[in-house]
Amino acid sequence: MEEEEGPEFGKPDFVLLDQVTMEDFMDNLKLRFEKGRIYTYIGEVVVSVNPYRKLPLYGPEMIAKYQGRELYERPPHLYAVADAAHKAMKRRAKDTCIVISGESGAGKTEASKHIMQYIAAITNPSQRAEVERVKDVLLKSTCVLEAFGNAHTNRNHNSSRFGKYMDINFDFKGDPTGGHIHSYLLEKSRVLKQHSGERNFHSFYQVRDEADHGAGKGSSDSDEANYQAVIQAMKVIGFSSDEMDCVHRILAAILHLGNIQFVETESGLEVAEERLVDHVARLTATPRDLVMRSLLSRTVASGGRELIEKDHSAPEARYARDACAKAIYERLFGWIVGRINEVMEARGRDPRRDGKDTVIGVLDIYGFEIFPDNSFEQFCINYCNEKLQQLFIQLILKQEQEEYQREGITWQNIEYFNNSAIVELVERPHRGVLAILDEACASVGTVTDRLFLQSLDTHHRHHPHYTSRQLCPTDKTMEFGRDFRIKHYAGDVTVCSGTYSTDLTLRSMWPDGQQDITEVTKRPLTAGTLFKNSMVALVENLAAKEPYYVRCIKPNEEKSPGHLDEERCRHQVAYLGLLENVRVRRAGFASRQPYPRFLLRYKMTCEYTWPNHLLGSDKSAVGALLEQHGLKDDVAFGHNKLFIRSPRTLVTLEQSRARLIPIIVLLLQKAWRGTL
Ligand code: AOV
Ligand code: MG
Repeated sequence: MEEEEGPEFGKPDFVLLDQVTMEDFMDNLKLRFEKGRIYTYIGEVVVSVNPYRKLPLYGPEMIAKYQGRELYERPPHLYAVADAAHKAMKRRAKDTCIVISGESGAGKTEASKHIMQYIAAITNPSQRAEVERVKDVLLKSTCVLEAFGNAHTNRNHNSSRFGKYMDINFDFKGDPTGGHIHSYLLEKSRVLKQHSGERNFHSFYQVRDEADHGAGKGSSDSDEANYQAVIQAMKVIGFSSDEMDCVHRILAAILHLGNIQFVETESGLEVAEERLVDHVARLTATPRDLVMRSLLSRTVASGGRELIEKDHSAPEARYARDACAKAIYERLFGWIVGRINEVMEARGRDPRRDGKDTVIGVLDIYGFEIFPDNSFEQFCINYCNEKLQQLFIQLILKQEQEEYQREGITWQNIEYFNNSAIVELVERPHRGVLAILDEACASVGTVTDRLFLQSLDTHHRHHPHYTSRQLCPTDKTMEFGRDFRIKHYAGDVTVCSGTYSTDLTLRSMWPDGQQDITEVTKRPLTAGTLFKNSMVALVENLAAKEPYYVRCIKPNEEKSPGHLDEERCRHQVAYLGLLENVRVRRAGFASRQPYPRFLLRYKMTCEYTWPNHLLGSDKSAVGALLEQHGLKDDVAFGHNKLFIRSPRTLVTLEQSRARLIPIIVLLLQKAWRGTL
């Protein structure tokens, strides 16, 4: 490690702690944090603590320090992990992914941006125009998606209200040639209502301020500056001015739509201020009549194939209005993501690789969150975090130990908290919360929240991670017949089922897409099931790649710079399973490689193995090589793979290889010229 990482900064890797206790872990975390060292490793996992202040850790000079270096050569940094993922992809043509997790406000989105900036900075040295274009779009897309998908919440002033997984495609040179963004369940209810102290999506304030600005009212808010940045970014991506104009009209239409009120008169239901309907009709280029009709009535299938128009009651009309506003915003967001994807679609793939590029995936989702009242959306967000925690457990704690056993390495098992019971509670077929919700959706109108809750109570009465007021009558923090509570790995969350029924009604009133009558009468997939399916697919996708992890910690609730609330941090260290991570890592091995692959890379460093060995098996050849380097004590020999305990060993081998390469190249050149 460089002098930049002296002992006064604590241990750069938690694996180096004298003892693995919570106290030791916290002491090290705190010491480093106080010295501005917000990143610390656990092996290849980066633990990051949000500093809530600008630190001189980023930018071109820093990037240059990390480029092409091995993970342990420099102080821990996101750049090092981004470089490792890029190297793995380039050297071994492995698809990799960087999974960033942590609760709301812990610094995931900021981390993902630093990673993207690093990747953009180190690629395309020859400045190929097409690659430059792709990089521009990759970087600018973040700004646009944040404007439309982020909002000020009580936990984070720039909170992601959608999940984002971005694939970056690379050609054989390791340069980005395209990308694809998957977005997950936008928290669209925010369009209509926000908790006190929270705001709508940034985009709404940006157009409003722009309108004020145009009207000479002058707006001083930072939204104004951001608005200019968003417009600029949209231009770079390739949105036409017509398209941008349309986006702004839609935003304005949603604002007007949200203001429409209904009055019941003798002749039926009417809109209070017809002027607002005019605005909506004009802004969305829809006939006024049609807007009016869709606000006041709905089309239903009656009996066979006949369609009839049925008038709304006032509450139904309000639901319909809200559903419409939310649906339009969701479609708008989806369309923006789709447009960015079109522009980033990998072009000019390398034919030598059968059109198959290598990929680095970057996952930045909405973090675990608890609000005073939690709706269906919080339920989904927290389930998503639960799935990712499960993946972490699978890949880092479980598979690791299983592999040692499989390879016949002596191993003392390490206990960890397995959250699969919670995941099961949510997603299990037939009796999981989502399945029961599906049932309730299928019989909308007859099943009330109370019945939905009763069904949950019946199925999960004894589940250690489930409770409700009915099951725990003394707990006044829940309401009878309305709330249930899930004990998540990161904390208890009380979910208000009242928010579900709204969604059920909405769904039945506004079936998705261009459905014809037969499709209307069939059951549409519920939002919950769609989300579950997308999570299962996401986890499968990540599990198929070589994963790198960034585990973000939120130091305090007040967003205050430099302050570390020990209690809050201890809680996060515990639920993220970081101590177990250190234990597995410490008892285990930093790296493992099949014998043939190891030899292929390092055989030149040993006289017994270069150019070919005569030692019977690859395993014994690897033994001879390590013996010669004096590194044998640091490894264990599995049945098929070599296990290397400390990363130093790999660094030593890499250095020795790097020293030899120029000599070998020279010898080969001489041989070729016949001068040898
Ligand atoms: P999140 O993505 O984890 O929350 P963010 O990445 O948005 O959290 O971080 C929240 C805020 O913390 C940022 O807006 C910055 O002000 C500050 N911050 C985070 N990381 C850094 C850093 N490395 N240096 C300086 N300031 C930082 V959520 O999206 O809510 O789950 O859904
Ligand atoms: Mg975020």
